[in-house]
Amino acid sequence: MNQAPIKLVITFWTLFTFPSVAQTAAEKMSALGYPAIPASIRGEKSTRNPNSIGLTAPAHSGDWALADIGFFRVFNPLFQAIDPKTTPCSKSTIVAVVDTGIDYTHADLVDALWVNQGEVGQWAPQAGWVPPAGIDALCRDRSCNGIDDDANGFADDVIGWDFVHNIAAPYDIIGHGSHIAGIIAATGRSQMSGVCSGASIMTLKYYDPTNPGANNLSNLVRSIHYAAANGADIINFSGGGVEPAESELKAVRAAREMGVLIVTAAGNQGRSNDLFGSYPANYPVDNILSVASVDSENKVLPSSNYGQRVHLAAPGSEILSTLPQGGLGRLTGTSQATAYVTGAAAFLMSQLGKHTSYDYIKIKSWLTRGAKSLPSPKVIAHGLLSLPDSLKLLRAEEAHVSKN
Ligand SMILES: [Ca+2]
Ligand SMILES: [Ca+2]
Repeated sequence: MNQAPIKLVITFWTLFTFPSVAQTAAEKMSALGYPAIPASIRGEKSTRNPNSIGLTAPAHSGDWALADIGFFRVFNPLFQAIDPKTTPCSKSTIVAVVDTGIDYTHADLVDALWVNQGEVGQWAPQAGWVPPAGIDALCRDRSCNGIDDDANGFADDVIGWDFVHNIAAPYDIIGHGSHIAGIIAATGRSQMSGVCSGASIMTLKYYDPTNPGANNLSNLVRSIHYAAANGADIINFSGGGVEPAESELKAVRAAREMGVLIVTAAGNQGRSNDLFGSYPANYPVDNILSVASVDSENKVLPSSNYGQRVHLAAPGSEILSTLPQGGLGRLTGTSQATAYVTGAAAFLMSQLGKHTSYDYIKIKSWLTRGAKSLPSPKVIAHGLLSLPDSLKLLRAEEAHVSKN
């Protein structure tokens, strides 16, 4: 697929002022060269059953990072749980990836996509219905009728939203968001599995460097509000800035009101977050969990921010994950480390038993209390992410609650 020329993107930016976004969405998508959202995810619920996701050993199951977080003390090398109490990650665990979009056609990601059930299923147009410009007149599914069927303010938002172009196809041409999504929940169908294969990824695109006219902060804020309003349990935001913003803090607080945990990058300036600004990582709000990156020897990377305000460290050096156009490759940074913590948070949420319900404070507490101390001289508040130790804390609480 060819990347859309910048000139074209800017041209289409002007379409934002048209009265109806739905009328131009399909045309915009086609002009941008984005692939269609695969028909298999629309209205065919039988293929989206969690049991259909096989945790088969992918070709790249031995990457250092999964071993480093203790993944292979919970799962064997064939990705089967060692303890029979451990269940595969649940489709009902919804993780919003607020990023550059996702390659939603990637074999290892297509089955990991959250599907907005209010925008799929059979749809029969009433007599006299005239399809808006750019809408398929033969469409017989809610996902392609140009109508906001679930009345959430977005027409045909089947898998999420592209806030940069205001369309329902949040495709990733950069690779950042696809890489993050793979670390969290790649399904292993083709090449790799994530920490929480089986969880649902809600795709929210707030950033596209080929569209320099976009307001990234505003699109980020809209993405956080969308995630909170549409059922996300956890938000992964592998980004940030050095200045705080009132609108962003308000969105973080709104997500908190909905019980949503926001896992976010400490930043890649190589400095202490106790002394310098990094937002949203540094907001003193309890649903923020900020993450530094370490290498395969568990040393904090020179580029990673650190300090007492950074909650956890996780692998973030030369990390293997999914890339657009069916690709796979290595990237480095606190962005990748953030995704490991998000994957672990989603995994813990999926393990909650009948005596414990989802509570972002508890998930955060198990992750931070279960962390291991770090050899690095750079301070991280709680240390290194450990999946088995955090799971142990969850099980202990589950056993305690069931006795009382
Ligand atoms: Ca909608
Ligand atoms: Ca619709």
